[in-house]
Amino acid sequence: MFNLILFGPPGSGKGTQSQNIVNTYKLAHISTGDLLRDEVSRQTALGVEARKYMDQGLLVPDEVVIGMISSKIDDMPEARGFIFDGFPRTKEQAEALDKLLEFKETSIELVLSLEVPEEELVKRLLGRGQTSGRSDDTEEVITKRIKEYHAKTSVVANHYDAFGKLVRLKGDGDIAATFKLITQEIDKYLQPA
Ligand code: B4P
Repeated sequence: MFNLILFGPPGSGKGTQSQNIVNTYKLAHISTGDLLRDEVSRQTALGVEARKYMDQGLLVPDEVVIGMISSKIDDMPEARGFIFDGFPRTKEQAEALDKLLEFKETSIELVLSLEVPEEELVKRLLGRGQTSGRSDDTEEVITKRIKEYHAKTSVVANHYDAFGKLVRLKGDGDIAATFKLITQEIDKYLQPA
């Protein structure tokens, strides 16, 4: 089993590149952003709670997100491996994921960090906001999301760097150029399916 984390700030291309990775390597995709937006649109109790945080550009509490991930992994016992997109976003989430995977006798193999300058992140997210209808793609909320990333999420890179699992990639090229850099790293572990 090959498990990968796609890491980076809001708008760095995690969701975009996850789709390319899924198509090429047939890994099971777990995006906490997509899972949370699905709960919000179905107006579940979890979704109503999560929305309060997402609309303000804040991270949803760890216990909510960790519970969601655990049941999602259990739903896909036959997976060739997982790509975690937008998770973990705090040190506590990283430690919980390590434990969950250890329990399943597997682990994270590789963490790819997409490095993109802040002005490019804002430009991309504002661009998406014009068509996405996402309440968190406004200028004010984007600024808060980036601040939240620096305050709580960027430390997750150090957690995996300490185990020699982190690879930083230039993420400000176009989608195809970035995907090429990604495949060069994944190919060291796994061939396209
Ligand atoms: P997410 O849904 O995870 O995603 P994201 O931060 O918006 O960005 P992503 O990096 O996936 O960008 P994308 O590819 O779409 O998070 C949303 C919210 O959910 C968070 O703020 C938080 O509240 C909550 N949440 C999620 N996970 C959580 C967790 N684990 N714990 C707590 N809370 C959590 O790209 C953005 C745009 O750029 C797109 O329009 C795309 O087309 C464009 N783009 C991508 N790559 C490009 C490239 N190379 N060149 C030009 N444009 C590009």
